[in-house]
Amino acid sequence: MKSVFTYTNGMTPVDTSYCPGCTHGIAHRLIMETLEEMGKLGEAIGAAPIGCSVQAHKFMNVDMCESAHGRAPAVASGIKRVHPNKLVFTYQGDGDLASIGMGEIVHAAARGEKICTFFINNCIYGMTSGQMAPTTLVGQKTTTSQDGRTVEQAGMPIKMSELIATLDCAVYVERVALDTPAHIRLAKKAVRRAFAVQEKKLGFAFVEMLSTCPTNWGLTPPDSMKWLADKMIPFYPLGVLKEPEDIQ
Ligand SMILES: Cc1ncc(C[n+]2csc(CCOP(=O)(O)OP(=O)(O)O)c2C)c(N)n1
Ligand code: SF4
Repeated sequence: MKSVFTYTNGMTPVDTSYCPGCTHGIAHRLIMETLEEMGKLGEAIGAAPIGCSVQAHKFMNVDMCESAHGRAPAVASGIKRVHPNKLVFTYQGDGDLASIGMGEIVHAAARGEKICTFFINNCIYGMTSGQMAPTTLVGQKTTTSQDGRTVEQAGMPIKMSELIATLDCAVYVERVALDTPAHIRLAKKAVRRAFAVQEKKLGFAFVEMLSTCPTNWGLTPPDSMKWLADKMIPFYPLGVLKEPEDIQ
């Protein structure tokens, strides 16, 4: 019989800890499938974050190191410098990367560390029950902005891909979304390109994935996908911001 679905060897066969409709699982699978297709599962080392994906090391069937909140880029930098031939990546939420970890990610990108960062932007702090993140949209209700984020009180959301793209040694920057099959296919191509940049030792690679948090957005899984498309994508436009000629 022809099998129509198989688990990637890159994912361990354990139950997920993510909520129904959360796209962390899709992001995990895209990264692991890509590494498997590249034949690099045994050559990859990930730096996991603090946040709902704190247990990424339980699901991703590669060597992984837990990091303190926001510090995955520093951990990954050290690992890559000791193991220059391994494929090293960080996996970070928007609270982890754009709030407490802002300094770490900016300096890792500025140094041109030969690592890949997968940035899971769901516009909210998921694990800690839905506080406002630096990426929370104007008007978005969170537990710390119960009438909706205002510019007067919190300023504008930070567009991390645009910020990272200003740094010369960040050579590949792309924003993708995990809401539709078509977008998910594009997201996988972005993961592949990010690892290609690292294999060619071209510099720092950054892939932002627009992601859902149905639980803290207070929406059903299908409505979350729609909210991502209707609210997030207009503010965080998809596409390549920067790409070296070698991998086009
Ligand atoms: C030093 C430190 N400060 C604060 C926290 C509390 N904390 C845990 S996860 C988190 C935010 C996670 O949000 P995000 O990175 O967006 O990931 P998500 O849970 O949405 O996937 C915070 C503030 C912590 N664990 N450590
Ligand atoms: S709280 Fe949000 S980010 Fe965390 S697992 Fe649930 S849906 Fe995903």
